[in-house]
Amino acid sequence: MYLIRVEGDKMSKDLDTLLREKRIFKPSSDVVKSSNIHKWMEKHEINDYDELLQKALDNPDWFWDELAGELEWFKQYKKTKKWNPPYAEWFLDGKFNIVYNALDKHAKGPEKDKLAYIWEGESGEVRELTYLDLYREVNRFANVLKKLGVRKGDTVSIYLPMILELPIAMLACAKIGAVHSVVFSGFWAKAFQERINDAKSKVAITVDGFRRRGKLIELKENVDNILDKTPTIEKLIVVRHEGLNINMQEGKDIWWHEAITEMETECKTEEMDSEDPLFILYTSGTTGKPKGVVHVHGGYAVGIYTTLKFVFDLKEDDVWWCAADIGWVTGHSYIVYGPLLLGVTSILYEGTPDYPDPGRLWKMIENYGVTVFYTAPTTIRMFMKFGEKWPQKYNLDSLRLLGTVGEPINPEAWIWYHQHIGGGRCPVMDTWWQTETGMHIITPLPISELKPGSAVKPFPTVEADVLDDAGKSITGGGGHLVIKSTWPSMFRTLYKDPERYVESYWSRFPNIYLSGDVARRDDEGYFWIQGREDDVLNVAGHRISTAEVESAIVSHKSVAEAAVVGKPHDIKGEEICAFVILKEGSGSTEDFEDIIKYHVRKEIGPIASPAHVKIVKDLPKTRSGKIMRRVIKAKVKGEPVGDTSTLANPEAVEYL
Ligand code: 6R9
Repeated sequence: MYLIRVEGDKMSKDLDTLLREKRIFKPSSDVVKSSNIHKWMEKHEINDYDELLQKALDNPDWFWDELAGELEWFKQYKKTKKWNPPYAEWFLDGKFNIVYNALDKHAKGPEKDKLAYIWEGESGEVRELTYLDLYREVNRFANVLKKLGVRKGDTVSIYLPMILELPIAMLACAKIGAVHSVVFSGFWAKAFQERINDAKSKVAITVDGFRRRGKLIELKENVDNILDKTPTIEKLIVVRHEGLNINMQEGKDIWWHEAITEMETECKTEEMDSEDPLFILYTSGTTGKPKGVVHVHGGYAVGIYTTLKFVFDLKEDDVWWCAADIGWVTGHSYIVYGPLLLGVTSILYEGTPDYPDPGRLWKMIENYGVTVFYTAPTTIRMFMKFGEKWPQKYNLDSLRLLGTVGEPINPEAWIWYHQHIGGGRCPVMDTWWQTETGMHIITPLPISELKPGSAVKPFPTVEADVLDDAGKSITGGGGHLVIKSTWPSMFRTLYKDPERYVESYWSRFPNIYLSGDVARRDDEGYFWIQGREDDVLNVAGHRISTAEVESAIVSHKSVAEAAVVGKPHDIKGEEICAFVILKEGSGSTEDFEDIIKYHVRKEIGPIASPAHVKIVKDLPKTRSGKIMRRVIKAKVKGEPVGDTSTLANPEAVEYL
C-alpha cells in the first residue's frame, strides 16, 4: 500500500505557490525495505534519506568509488576525479570499456541465456535477443566496421529507427573504440547530413524504411538525396527492415545482412581510457547550430549504472521498459547502456504508443509482465485524453515502479499516472536531467516521500541550487537551476566547440553549471522545475512560469494538455495565450475560453489568467515530446516559425 498524507487545502491559490502541492505520497515499508538503495544504506550504516544525502555531499568520492567498484576495469583507475571547473575528469588513468561491462561480462556469465531485449515491431512482430545473442551480433557488426577501416576515435553516424540494429550498431562502435553519433530517425535527412559533416564520418548506417502509424517512411531514399553533400562518407550500411526494393549504389552502399554473414562472432574489446569519448549526441538548443554533447566511457558508465540501480531500483528479475526513443539521450542512457550494465531484460518498441489503438502500451505491459516503466509527461497526458477505459482493459499488476522524464509533469497528470497505471501502489520517479548531464540529476529515490509535480531532491553527491540573478541561493521563488559540483557522467565538452561549452554553460555564474531551466525550491528542499528560462512569462512585472499556468489549466477535469506562451503587449509587457487540448468526450467546446480563464483565475489568480484561449487538436512537439513553445510563440506573434525539422508533428503548427 502507498499512503497519502494531505496537508491543508489541495492547493494554495496565490501566484507563487501553485506548485507547492500539498499532497505527499509516502512509500510503503515494503517498497523501502526491498529497494537497492535501502540495502546499500544498511550496508553503510546510513539510517535515512537525509543522512544519505548529507554523507554523499560530504564525501562524493567515497560514494562514486563504491559504485565504480561494481564495474570491471581493465586497469584500476588511480584517482577518482580531477575537478578543475568547468573541466572534469573521472577515474583517471583507468582502462575501461563500457561494452565489456554491458555485454562481454554477461555473455560469459551465468546470465548469458537471459533475454537482453524483447523487441516488438509496430505490426506486432517480436524478436528476442539473449545476452549471448546480442554479444555475437555486436561482435559480427564490429568486425564489419573494422573491415571497412573504422578505427578507434573515428565517428560513425547512425540514422536508424527503433530496431535492434540500432543498439547493436552503437555497441559495436563503442566496442572498437569508435564514437557514435546517432541521429533521431524522425528528423529530416538534412539533420543527418549536417551531423555527418560536423563529425566527418566515413561510415554511416541507415535502413531501407520503417513504419510509423502504418505509414511507410523510406529512409534510404531520403538519405540518397543528401549523400552528394556529405563528401567524407565512403560507405553506407543499410539494414533491410521493410524489405523494400531500393536503389543500392555500387561500391558505396552495403547491405547489413550481407556484410555480417562471414564475420566472426568474436571481436576484441578495445581497452579505452576512462576519458575517451563514447558518443556525440546533438541537442537542438532553441537557437543556432545544434550542440554536439560529448560523453566518455568511464564516468558515463558509472553515472548511469548507479542512477538506474538506485532510482529505478532494477534487480535481476525485472522487466524494464523505457518507452523513449534511442535517438534521445534517455534512450542512450536508459535503453541501451544502463540496463545492459545492470544485466536486466528490456522492452524495445518500434511503434507509436497509441497505434493501432490507445491500449497498445498497456497491452504490452500485460503481455511481457513489465515491472518498471518509464515514459514522458506528454505520453501520460495523451492517455489521460483517451480516458482510463484503455488501461482498465489490461492487467497492470506486474508494475511496481513508474517514472517520467522530459518536461515538468503537471500534478494532475502525476496523480492520473499513479492511480490508473500504477494502481495507487507504484511510486512515480520524476527524473530531471539533460543530454548534458547524461544521468538523472534531480530525482526521487524509491525511499523518498513524493510530492506530485516535484522532481524531489538532487541525486546523492549532486549539489544543485536555485540562484537569483545576482547568484544568491534562494528558497521559495523561481530562479536559475544550477549545479555546483561535478558528477561522473557530466558531458566533457561540446564537439569542436570548446568555447561554446564555456560560454553557454559556465559563464553566467563562473564555474557553476547553468542548466537553462527555471526552478523553485520549497522549504523542505524539494525542487519544482518550471521550464526553460526562455519560456518564462513576464506579465505586468511578474515572472510566471509556463509550467504553473499549464498545470492549473490541466487541473480542469476536461483538459488533457495545455501550452501557454507570451504575446507582446504594450502595457503589460506580455499577455498569456493558452492553447488547450480537451479530453475525449468533453462535449461542446463552446464557452470553454471563459471556463479556462475563470479556472486559472481561481487556481492561481487574475494575473495568470490567459488573455486568449484557443482549443486545438494538437500541439507542436519535438520527437522527445517536449512542447515547442518557440514555434507557438512565433505563430502568436505572426512571425515565421523557423526551423521545424525537429518537430514530430509539423502539421500541428497549422492547428494553431
Ligand atoms: C532527459 C532529457 C532536457 C530538458 C531540461 C528540462 C526538461 C527533462 C524533466 C524536465 C521538468 C523533468 N526536463 N526532465 N523538466 N521535469 N523531470 O529530457 O534531456 O532532451 O536534453 O532535455 O528537458 O527543461 O532542461 P534533453
